[in-house]
Amino acid sequence: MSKVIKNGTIVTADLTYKADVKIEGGVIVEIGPNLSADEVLDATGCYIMPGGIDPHVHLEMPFMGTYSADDFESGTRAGLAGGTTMVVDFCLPGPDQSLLEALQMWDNKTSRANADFSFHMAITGWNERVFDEMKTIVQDKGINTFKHFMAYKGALMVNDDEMFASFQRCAELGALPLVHAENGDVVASMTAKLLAEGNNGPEAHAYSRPPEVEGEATNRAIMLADMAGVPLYVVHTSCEQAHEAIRRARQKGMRVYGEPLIQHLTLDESEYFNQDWDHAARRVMSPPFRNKQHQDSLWAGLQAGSLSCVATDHCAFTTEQKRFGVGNFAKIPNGTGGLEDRLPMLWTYGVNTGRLTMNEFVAVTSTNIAKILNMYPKKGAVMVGADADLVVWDPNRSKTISAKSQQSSIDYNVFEGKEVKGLPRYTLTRGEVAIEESTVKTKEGHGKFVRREPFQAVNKALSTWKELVAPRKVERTGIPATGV
Ligand code: DUC
Ligand code: ZN
Ligand code: ZN
Ligand code: ZN
Repeated sequence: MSKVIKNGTIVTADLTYKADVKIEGGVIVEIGPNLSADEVLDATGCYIMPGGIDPHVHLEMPFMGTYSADDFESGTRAGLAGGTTMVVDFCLPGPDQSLLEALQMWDNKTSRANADFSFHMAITGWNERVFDEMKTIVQDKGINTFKHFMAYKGALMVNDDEMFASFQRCAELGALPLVHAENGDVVASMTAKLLAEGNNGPEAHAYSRPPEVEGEATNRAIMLADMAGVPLYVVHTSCEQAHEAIRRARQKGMRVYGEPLIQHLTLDESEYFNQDWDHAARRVMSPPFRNKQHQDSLWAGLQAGSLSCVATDHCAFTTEQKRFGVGNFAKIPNGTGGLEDRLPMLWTYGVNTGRLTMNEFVAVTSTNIAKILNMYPKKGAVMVGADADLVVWDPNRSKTISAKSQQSSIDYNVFEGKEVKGLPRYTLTRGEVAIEESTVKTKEGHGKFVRREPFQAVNKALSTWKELVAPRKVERTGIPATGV
């Protein structure tokens, strides 16, 4: 059965043009005028774009004494409803668990996925087994990214020596390290002080993780990556201090990628103040929401290209789960949802306001991500031979975001009440229609794992450090006699 999408305008990261798109066997087989096929999808008045890729989600993840509430079924369904056709989830090995065992556990969660997925592997400790397994993960398992938590002390956090060792290993293997950049020691210290002073509400979560904590860690990770000669991907860049460090590194020629979240771009710290406990706690995530100046910095970074992509860090918890932290903000499960809303929100607040062009929108929601994570042009492209992961985007469809009509299984939505204009008419996953306007036609189990091969060449940062202090043997005479 072939399909053709007719009468639409194709929008890619660099081109906007009118053409039909023909699909067969799950891939794009032809692009051009007047194509015919067994089935026609009408795209009159719409844009045909590569489906969104969310590079950062946590589905059914064990975390802070519970599990994130959306699994691979509801999470991918939510994504498809909002035009996102692929997610990359984080595999988190438990204390002393082998990476391969953890990967098997993660793989077991995916049998009902409606859309394609991939994994980042987290490095949560360092020993010889981890060193060895990293090679298997990259070369046999098709995962070329390793995540490092610089926060969550006593749980997921790695120290600088562990992180530096892992970065060097990534350089050897052609893998890309990722960092959650917050100074975990400082967060732990500020958390203890706030609690001791009786600051136990959700607003104290934001006080415990100010922008400086993120800026310091971002800069530290960049310097370590530079010394290891490896590029770096900084997840959930939320503030000017972190963005500044990324800008500076890129300006020096380093390949450092920053990923703001749609939540940080559109919601600010006022969500934590003058609101009831549930409202504030539902918005507790790390890093926390920031003020207007930080939001402006993130938008500027997307425009100028110093920030590369927009994600969600979708890690949804129900109100009941959030209430684990009544009386102690440090026990509120960290995380917010956004998978269904990322594209409509970014279109509404980015494209409709003139902050982003349509092509920039495609770049930061799909194409840049596919390139950085090494799966382009299988994903992230409208191109003959690419997977037909497509969204037929209707710029005139609008709705009011509401938990009542969302796909996510939680009982609220952090964007509740926001009016969005720009929504999918169709979402296709490998050529199959998963969403037709508000009708959900997803198929459980359709989603497949996407392998991501090692980078062909390790990206060397243009470090001057190496030139200055690379070990150099010195023929020296006149060495004083030892032993006194
Ligand atoms: N931040 C969150 O808010 N949730 C999941 C993990 C993280 O880093
Ligand atoms: Zn994180
Ligand atoms: Zn995350
Ligand atoms: Zn299928």
